[in-house]
Amino acid sequence: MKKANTNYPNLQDKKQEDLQSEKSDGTNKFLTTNQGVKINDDNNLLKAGERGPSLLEDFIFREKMTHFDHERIPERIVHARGSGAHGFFEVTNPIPEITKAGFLQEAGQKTPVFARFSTVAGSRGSTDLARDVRGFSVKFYTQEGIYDLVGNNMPVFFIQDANKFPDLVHAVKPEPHNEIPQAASAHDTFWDFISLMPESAHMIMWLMSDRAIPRSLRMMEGFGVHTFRFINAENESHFVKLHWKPKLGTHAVVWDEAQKISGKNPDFHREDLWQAIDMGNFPEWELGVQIIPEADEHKFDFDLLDPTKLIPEELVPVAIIGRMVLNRNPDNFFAETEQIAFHPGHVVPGIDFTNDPLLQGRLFSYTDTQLSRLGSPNFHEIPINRTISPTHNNQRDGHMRQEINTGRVSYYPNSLGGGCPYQAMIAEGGFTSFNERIEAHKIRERSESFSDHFTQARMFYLSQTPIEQNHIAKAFSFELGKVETTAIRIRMLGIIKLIDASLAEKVAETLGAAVPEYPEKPMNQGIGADAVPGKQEPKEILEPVMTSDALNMIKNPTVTPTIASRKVAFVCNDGVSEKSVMNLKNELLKMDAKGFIIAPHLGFITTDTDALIPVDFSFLTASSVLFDAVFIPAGDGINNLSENNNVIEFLTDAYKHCKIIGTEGNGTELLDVTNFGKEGDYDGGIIIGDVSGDPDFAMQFITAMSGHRYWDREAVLVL
Ligand code: HDE
Repeated sequence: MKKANTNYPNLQDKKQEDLQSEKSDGTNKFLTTNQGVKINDDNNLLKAGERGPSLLEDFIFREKMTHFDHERIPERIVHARGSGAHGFFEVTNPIPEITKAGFLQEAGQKTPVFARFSTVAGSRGSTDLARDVRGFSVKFYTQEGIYDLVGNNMPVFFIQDANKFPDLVHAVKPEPHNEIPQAASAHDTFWDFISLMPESAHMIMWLMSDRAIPRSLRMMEGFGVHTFRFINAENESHFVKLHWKPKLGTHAVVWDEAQKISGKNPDFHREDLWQAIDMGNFPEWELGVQIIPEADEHKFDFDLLDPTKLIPEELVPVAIIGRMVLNRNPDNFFAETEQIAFHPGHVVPGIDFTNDPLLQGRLFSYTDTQLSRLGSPNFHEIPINRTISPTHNNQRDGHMRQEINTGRVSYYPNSLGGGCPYQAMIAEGGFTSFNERIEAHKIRERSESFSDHFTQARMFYLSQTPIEQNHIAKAFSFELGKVETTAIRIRMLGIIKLIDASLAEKVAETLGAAVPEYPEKPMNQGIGADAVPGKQEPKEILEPVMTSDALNMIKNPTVTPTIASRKVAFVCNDGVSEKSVMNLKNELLKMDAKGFIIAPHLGFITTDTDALIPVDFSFLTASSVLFDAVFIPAGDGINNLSENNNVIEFLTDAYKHCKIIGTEGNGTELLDVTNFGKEGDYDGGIIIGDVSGDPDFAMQFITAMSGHRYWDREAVLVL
């Protein structure tokens, strides 16, 4: 197979160089108006006399206030709350035989990127920890133009057809009469809609799972969701599903913790991303592809065009082709994270669409929404959206046009401009759409091949460990428990029953309701590929996958366990053992994790050796939900903490959220007050060391932490 004919410049710094010319810094500069006039007094209006009325001619005030009055733009209609960062994408295993995309041709090639992560339902100022899907958008500034991979942290979607999207969003957003609740799906209109849309069954299982409450934006997978096409230099097409796999593994918090974090620090994810990059712990993901030859299109027991289905990795493995590293925080949130405009229709030669009816609708929506959000068809000129490849065309004018197009020609074809700018042939990098043959009737109908809504919903549920299944049951119980209309709850129980009867029973019990008898048989048609009209006869249909470990967060640690960038709370008081604190702190640092001193007061604590250790947070300003693990050092003052209710709550939450708790020496006395073990019989998530220098303690603590949580504890917790 021929290699695509491109050259591969090193683009890694190209976008930063491009942005540099737009940056402005007032250090050591005069204050000026927007017209460049130096300002002499920025504190007072221009008035007729010291106590007199203000004067209309005060252009300095008028300019300042007018700009302020207009400094908000509409927030995104969905995905309003987001956080972003700059970085690069590096090819590790090129696939030129599958795609001719210039930025994917050679190992080591680097392309600048900007990634934005978001929640979906909440407003711009809402909590990071809502139970919600997370957006996972990446803008690649390639040499052939912008490529946007606008994905989510879940591989499937609620609906199959774009026409239902406004309904879905209206249902999940705060209810229109009273704008309640904010950033939450636990309300009547959402579940009303879902209970009437069985195609959402699979996505609902993901939304009720721990995937919807990530520990960190750095610890989520990303998915392109739709099946796309990769096109090679010979114009051959392969279907492709895109996956981002986080280097740190995929981890979640628990729901009780998520709700508490929302109160203690609603910017938890945003801050975590910012701090990690600031401290040099650059988040990293591998980009993987599932490649399906055209000939295999109908080999599956579902339709590749149906966005409520995933391709189990057992059927088509994920091949890693590159990695993304985020290594630079934005300079200005509004200019970069807020003004960035993604669009699944921003593709480059070598990448193309399929007929997925959800994707097709998205191709219309994203430009359209930018017109009202960013206010002009010139939004591509905003620095963060600007391509690093040259642009020349005959589009002109419009609000806020930046480019100064010279010459008299703004049409094509032309002779006055020498026929320029001219069209590119395919060999010159001109984009052509894949020449898919289509022979069809115009029809407004759902394909039969989209009608199995339950097989994969059940596969997802059966792929979870009992702990995760229990979390799903509890999430349903919480969400439906907040629904006020009984008929909606019952209708949902009917849907859950079609996924798994025992799950429906569990949820029904907490709702004090009975699982309805109807519908009598699952709506699962188990359709084969022969339901697809006009397709070729398949040779075989691959055996459906019943369970898939790749769908499971606990059982499927695809990465080497690590505690890099994790935070440990040191529960301290004056009189604490310096040795106990410093030993573990130093060992954590070696593993790129960090210990934080929490004490009854800010300032410094005095250790048993009269050393002063700076306090990071007091028990008033910190809470264990903001940390990954807790350590209680030995020392005199520790026992006094047993009378501090904030300390007891701190430890109780850590225990309840299955966090690793370590202690040394007399620290166990504090544990006993909190009643975590009967007569010292602690569970495996409580690590006890000996302050006199037990060499294994730190390693035991670190190893336990690298498992994220001690989930077995949940079996004994009555919640
Ligand atoms: Fe979006 N979506 N979406 N979406 N979407 C938007 O575009 C839309 C869908 C996704 O960080 C909007 O600029 C329709 C699937 C992300 O700026 C809007 C349909 C997936 C983001 C829009 C979908 C996504 C958006 C709102 C169904 C995962 C945030 C603001 C036909 C594959 C991008 C904006 C960012 C944003 C429309 C479904 C992901 C209104 C019509 C499926 C990550 O254009």
